[in-house]
Amino acid sequence: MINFGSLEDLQQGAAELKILVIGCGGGGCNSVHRLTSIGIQGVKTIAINTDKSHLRTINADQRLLIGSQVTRGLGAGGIPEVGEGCMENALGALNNILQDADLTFITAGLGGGTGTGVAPVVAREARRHGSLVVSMATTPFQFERGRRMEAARWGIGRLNDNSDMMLLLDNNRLMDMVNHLPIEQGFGVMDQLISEMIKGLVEAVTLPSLVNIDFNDLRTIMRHKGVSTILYGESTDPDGAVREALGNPLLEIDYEGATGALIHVTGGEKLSVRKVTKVLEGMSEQLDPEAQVIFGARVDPSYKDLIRVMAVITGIQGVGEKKGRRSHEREELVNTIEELVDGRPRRRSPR
Ligand SMILES: Nc1nc2c(ncn2[C@@H]2O[C@H](COP(=O)(O)OP(=O)(O)OP(=O)(O)O)[C@@H](O)[C@H]2O)c(=O)[nH]1
Ligand SMILES: [Mg+2]
Repeated sequence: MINFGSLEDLQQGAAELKILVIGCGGGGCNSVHRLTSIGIQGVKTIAINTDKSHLRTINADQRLLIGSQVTRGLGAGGIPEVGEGCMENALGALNNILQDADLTFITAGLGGGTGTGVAPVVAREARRHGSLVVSMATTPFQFERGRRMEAARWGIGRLNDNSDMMLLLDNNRLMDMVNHLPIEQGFGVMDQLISEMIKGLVEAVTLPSLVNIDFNDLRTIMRHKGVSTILYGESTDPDGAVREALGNPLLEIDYEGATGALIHVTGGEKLSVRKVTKVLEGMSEQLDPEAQVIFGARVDPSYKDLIRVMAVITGIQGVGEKKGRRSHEREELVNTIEELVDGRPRRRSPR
């Protein structure tokens, strides 16, 4: 699955793809805002919210206020059914946006009313338009508890059913990484990361590379059933980049034995075949020996000495046990994720 096309072929192919990034609800729109700020070529960014004053602050190619009759522009009040209803009532506007889309990224913070309710509808409609759908959703913080966890559980199954690939990013994990920061900045780090992942994936598919990953590779890797995650690491040496990527899984999952991976390496002009190979070997060691691995590599002079590895890992079979005690809500959330993996309902522990 290695494609050595001519530069012209690649550029032409990429130019024909219509790629959308759609943020749903407060958290999702903030990710889109961040992505627009860091700059990304070849995608159209869209922000959808029921909250008028928040939407006004968002920088995106297109902003869509929904449900203003119902919520008077004040948000869905943490009730996913309200968010869902608002989106169902605005299908005309949504369908105009989704026309001819090839690849649609959807971002949302699960746990509120708008993002949780809207994202599954957007995913469903995007697929109806024939688009490949990658959803990136955060799960609530432990301290948010109760109703937000319940809302998140409501959304996880629906979003997964309607997406070709769903990436769950655990806000708690992020907080472990940046716990010295105030919450707003912590969110900023999460949004930055989501933006980098989308940008990384889009560029891996659209920009001419040493070893190109194309749109069909993305399609192929997404056929793997089970839970997916993205690993992401940067360093000036290959081992460091691998260590950082493997050390920072954003979900409590055990990716050993995963059946598919799309691994992309970017580096400065000194990026050698040896370095790329080292990264690929380091990453692949963690996977099932039979795993389908698709890889790509790109030189970007602005990286100078930096090597960045980004891996989409699919077909993950188990949700790893986290050390220490988990709250009841987190237990429920992990159960939901496990159910998604093997399709069998879990027994709920009594409260
Ligand atoms: N990454 C990120 N996550 C956020 C941000 N704000 C909130 N979240 C997370 O997203 C979840 C949902 O919050 P919001 O996105 O504000 O909710 P909403 O979708 O706007 O829903 P309503 O306000 O009820 O209409 C929260 O429980 C947080 O875990 C943000 O700025 N960035
Ligand atoms: Mg909101």
